[in-house]
Amino acid sequence: MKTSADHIALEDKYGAHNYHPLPVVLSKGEGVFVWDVEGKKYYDFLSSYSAVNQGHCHPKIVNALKQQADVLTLTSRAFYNDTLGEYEKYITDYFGFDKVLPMNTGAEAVETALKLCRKWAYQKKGLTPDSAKIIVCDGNFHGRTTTIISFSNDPDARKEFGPYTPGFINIPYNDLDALKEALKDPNIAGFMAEPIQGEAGVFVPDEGYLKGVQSLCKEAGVLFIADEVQTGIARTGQLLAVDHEDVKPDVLILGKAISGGVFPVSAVLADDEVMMCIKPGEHGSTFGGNPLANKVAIAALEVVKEEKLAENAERLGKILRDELANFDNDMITLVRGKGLLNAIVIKPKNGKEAWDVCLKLRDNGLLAKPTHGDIIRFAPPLVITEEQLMDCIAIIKKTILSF
Ligand code: IF1
Repeated sequence: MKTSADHIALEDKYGAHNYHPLPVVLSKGEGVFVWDVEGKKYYDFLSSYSAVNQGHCHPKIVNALKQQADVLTLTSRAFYNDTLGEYEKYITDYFGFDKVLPMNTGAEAVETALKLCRKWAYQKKGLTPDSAKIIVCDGNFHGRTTTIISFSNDPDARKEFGPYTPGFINIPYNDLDALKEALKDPNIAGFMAEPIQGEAGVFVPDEGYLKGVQSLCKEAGVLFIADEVQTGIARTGQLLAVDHEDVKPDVLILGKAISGGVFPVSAVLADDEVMMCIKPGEHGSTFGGNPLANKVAIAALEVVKEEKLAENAERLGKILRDELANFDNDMITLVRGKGLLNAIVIKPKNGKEAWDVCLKLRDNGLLAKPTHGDIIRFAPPLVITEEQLMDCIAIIKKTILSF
């Protein structure tokens, strides 16, 4: 049997080196737990970047995949299939929009939203060809395509990948004055933002920011595009992060947990006024709206409601932040987040940094990943129980105190 070291060596030799994973090789998952190839059990505190909100290998979702896999997997959109309409009705009812456009990955859904916004601007606002601009925020993360990295400020994500797609304006996040100023440009078609910035280190904007964004966009006659790929599907303690402020974006982008991490499924939702701007042949994807994805997504979204995952995230998130905020130590300098999307900021001690903390957490049975050198994301599957969470908090405290 191959050891962890063998698997790591294989990836190292044959895979592109576009990642720097924590050294742990996983071979099994169930609920909040994952196991490595040596059989050691861990709490998963990353949840595949919030894709497995429903827990690993949720039986209902896996069963939906298995059932459909025996019957029909892919038809392409050249023909109708008997699962797509059912899914489209289900998801539009679920989130309260007229229409959905199904894609596969988060980045594809973001691209779809950007194209849709531009189409809408030319058709409904009458902008002159190729003049549309979309406002985005500093510190954003929306995916890895050439267009999306064109408006990233992360040098690793963008350098030497130019030339870049024009038509984007960056403003500071959580700054309504900056948005108001940028919206004075008559060629603005829309504003796209994450309701909580994920890659930036779980940066939660001030209360009232999203409400302000909504009204400024409405006033200026531009679309507010919410990227809820990471914050959506109950992660932050509401079904959507915009729900905390009772805001309805004009365009909603979803991915990750829409399938419970079982299959790549993403979606763009909008009302007819916007979505009907795209006509046959103007956008699509071979796999978007495939029968496996449709069945899996319905099951995954049902689980969110049936198991009250938003409520659980809201309640347990508070406990997690309270416990860590009241924990007397000199390494955790900040705890922030909403629901079960949280991060701590680590002050290095004796030369030991966030990476070393994550290695020690791993040894103590909890998996988390550092970002930007000093931030550790704490985002367990939303099916975690209070008892399990308290166990995790004990592991975190014990680990920090060991430095
Ligand atoms: C990687 C971060 C998380 C996203 C938002 C779109 C996408 C993502 C708000 C694109 C993807 C990922 C991808 C993952 C790391 C990651 C991430 F650290 F970069 F910020 F989740 F926290 N919009 N987020 O967060 O979705 O095309 O990947 O399906 O390894 O790049 P995708």
